[in-house]
Amino acid sequence: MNINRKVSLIGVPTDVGAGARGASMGPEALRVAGIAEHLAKRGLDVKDCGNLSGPVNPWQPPVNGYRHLPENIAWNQATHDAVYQELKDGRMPIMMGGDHSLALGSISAVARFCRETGKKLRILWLDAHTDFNTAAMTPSGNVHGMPVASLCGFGDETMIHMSGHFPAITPDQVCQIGIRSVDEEEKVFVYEQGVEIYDMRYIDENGMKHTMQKALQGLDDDTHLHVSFDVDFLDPSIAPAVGTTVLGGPTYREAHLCMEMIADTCRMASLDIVELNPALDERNRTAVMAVDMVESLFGKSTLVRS
Ligand code: 6HN
Ligand code: MN
Ligand code: MN
Ligand code: MN
Repeated sequence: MNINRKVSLIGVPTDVGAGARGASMGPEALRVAGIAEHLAKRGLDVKDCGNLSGPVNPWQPPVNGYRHLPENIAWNQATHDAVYQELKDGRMPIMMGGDHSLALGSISAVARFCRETGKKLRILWLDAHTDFNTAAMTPSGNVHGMPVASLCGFGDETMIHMSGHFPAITPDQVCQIGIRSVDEEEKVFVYEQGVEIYDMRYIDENGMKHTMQKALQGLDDDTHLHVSFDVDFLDPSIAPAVGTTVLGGPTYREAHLCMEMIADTCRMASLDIVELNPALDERNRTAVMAVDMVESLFGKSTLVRS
């Protein structure tokens, strides 16, 4: 089995779900870092769909536990429609955020497509955070802290029904890696829901190789693997330009090994790259680092390996 060599870049330039401004510039920073050229060099047929459009960031405080809910719904619906269209066209969508709230739009489209095509969906969530808050428990009101809970059916009515099926996914379809910052109530809730989580302590104690073997176990020919790559997954020493840095993330080599082992499965069929914030960067280095990681996700490795 091989991955789909036809990939579609979809820019979603918004930060309405975040607590810091600037992730809206993420898509262009990834382009400037040469994402399309690097993927084309790997033999992929790359189509850049350009950027989606949506409401500006009104930069208002939260209302009923959500900051910018109508704006988040609009951007997520646009993301859902664009990701679904590329899947229908037989291409692999690469959603370039934008903040991580957009994973609701992206993954709800993937879930819709998998139901229609009879594929089993598995989601690898690479992040410092579990993003499993609800409006009732969020300390910030920022919707980028909520997409996994929404996908599992806990959230705003419009958001939780976006895939056309309720809930879009179940917690056992999600596997999270690199986790090291979870809010107090969120910690209890994500545990109760039974999400498979490999936090940094697990990776420290067992190593990235063993962690990824566990995380990737059980994938088969019928599995659609979605990778949701929050750039704050990486240690801030190598990826400082994110709004919510957390110390103690995977090193350069640990992160590459994670990506390389995902590539080895040949099951990745959709991807999000989110939370890159060029306003916090220096000479676009974090975008360059993200593209470097994405090359490994698409099978770049030092040697020919059989
Ligand atoms: N992200 N748990 C925090 C919150 O505000 O809910 C941080 C969320 C970060 C979300 O990085 O995608
Ligand atoms: Mn996230
Ligand atoms: Mn995060
Ligand atoms: Mn390069």
